[in-house]
Amino acid sequence: MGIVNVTPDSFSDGGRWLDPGRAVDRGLLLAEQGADIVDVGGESTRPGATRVSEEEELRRVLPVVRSLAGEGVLVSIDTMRARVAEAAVEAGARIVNDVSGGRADPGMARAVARTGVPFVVMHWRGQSAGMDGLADYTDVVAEVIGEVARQMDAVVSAGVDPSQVIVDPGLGFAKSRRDDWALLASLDAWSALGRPLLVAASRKRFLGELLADPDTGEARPARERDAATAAASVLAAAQGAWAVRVHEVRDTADAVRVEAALRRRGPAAPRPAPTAEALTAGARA
Ligand code: PMM
Repeated sequence: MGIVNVTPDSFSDGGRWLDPGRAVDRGLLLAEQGADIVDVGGESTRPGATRVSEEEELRRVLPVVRSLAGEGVLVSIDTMRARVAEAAVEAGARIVNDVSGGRADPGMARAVARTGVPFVVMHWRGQSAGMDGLADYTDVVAEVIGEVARQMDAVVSAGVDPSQVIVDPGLGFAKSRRDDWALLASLDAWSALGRPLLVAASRKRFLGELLADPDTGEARPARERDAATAAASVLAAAQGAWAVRVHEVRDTADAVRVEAALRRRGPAAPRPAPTAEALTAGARA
């Protein structure tokens, strides 16, 4: 899954793809480089971020979703708002990726149920502005999986079919660096939920701090974390992740192909362009 943030303020690529034409070109490039899915978002969720209005979010994402879907790209819409999710699906999006897992907008689960498209339910404890204060766990792996199971129950009660759900540990969201490492080390435990697992380590703070300058202690800048991202993505794939969400696709796509070839003891046959339904039908991409 390649990322197109149509935002001025995302933590690692803020402002680069705010212009709709550039965002579409970026999405097409990511698809060409091996992304099966292009995730389009119009609201930054970096720690401390404040929210944009619904109108602004719609204005940013809809033309990009429409153009990419029109070019045959499988688009997911990264939004916490039901109205944005519905409008994006109408414009051609085939997956709804909600970092709040249905918790930020009480209408989201019903909206996704109406559309029938796959739904990413990410672990979430609160809005970005205050989430760093919510990273309080005694057993982070068990608690995060348990909370996602409850989020799943809530969206299923609102009408989402369990087969629509994709789960995500939400690395960096109400998590300390230690929590992120503990989660990345224990992804195989997520098979207990019986749903495809999406993992988004790309350029996140725990990688920046790992790669900090030894003299100054300053975290490695976000755009210089892509090799670490590819490594984290391979480790996620090796533990059964269904998809990994990244800013730079080519190197990670190559790296996860190596992991898949190792698992199969050889390269896989070339496969046709995937559909959202086919992608979520199996546990692995
Ligand atoms: N992280 C970000 C945004 N969207 N979606 C999912 N499913 N999982 C994530 O961890 C996630 C996400 C953080 O911002 P970015 O777009 O700059 O990576």
